[in-house]
Amino acid sequence: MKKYEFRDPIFVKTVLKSEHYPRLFSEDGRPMSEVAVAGRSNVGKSTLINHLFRHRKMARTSSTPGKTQALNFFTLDGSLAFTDLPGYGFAKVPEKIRKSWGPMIQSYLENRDHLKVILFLFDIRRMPNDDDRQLLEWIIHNEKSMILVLTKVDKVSKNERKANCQKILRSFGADNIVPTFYSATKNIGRQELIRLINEALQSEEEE
Ligand SMILES: Nc1nc2c(ncn2[C@@H]2O[C@H](COP(=O)(O)OP(=O)(O)OP(=O)(O)O)[C@@H](O)[C@H]2O)c(=O)[nH]1
Ligand SMILES: [Mg+2]
Repeated sequence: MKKYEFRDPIFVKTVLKSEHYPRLFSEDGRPMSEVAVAGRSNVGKSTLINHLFRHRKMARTSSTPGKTQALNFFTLDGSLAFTDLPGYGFAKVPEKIRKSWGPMIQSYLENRDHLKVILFLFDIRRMPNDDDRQLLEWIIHNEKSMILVLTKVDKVSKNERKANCQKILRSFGADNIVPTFYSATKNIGRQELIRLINEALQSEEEE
């Protein structure tokens, strides 16, 4: 079974509409499996992509929420596709863009055939809200495999980490969730996340 090494990141394109999604094939001519990174605005999606790819400026990040307002496609190892999704729930994003978030994500989750795994990023200091539950519902409805990544764990103590994790999982009320901790700032969780992604892809690709 193929193991993805997370090397040679390449930016493919920025897309607003489903008809512009790239069709990505690996060298052996097979459609690339795809991993998407989703979650609330400012949770650290683009930062995690850069950290995971060991590349400073692959995905654009910002301390102002609402930086990523379209879908950004990347590839790794010439054989795995990666998508940075726009974040939701930021009030200062213009109304028109805020309204387009739902349909944009929903249509991506429904129509992207080779989307295998979703990294659902969630700030370890927060509790789930209606938007987070909506996203989880769509992921479950579309039968995608999901990894819950609790981000910014450098902001809490080890004890808080564990306690917050339990509270978040209980609040989501889904028992099939696989959680993992991440901090791009303190370099925590990269190897473990790569292992979990490979594991999830393997079981998806065997089907
Ligand atoms: N302390 C800490 N800060 C982080 C971490 N990851 C990201 N940040 C900060 O969080 C802010 C938002 O990061 P982004 O990666 O742009 O967040 P995003 O989820 O892509 O946001 P949108 O594009 O608006 O959806 C930036 O100021 C980052 O420096 C982390 O692991 N620890
Ligand atoms: Mg972003």
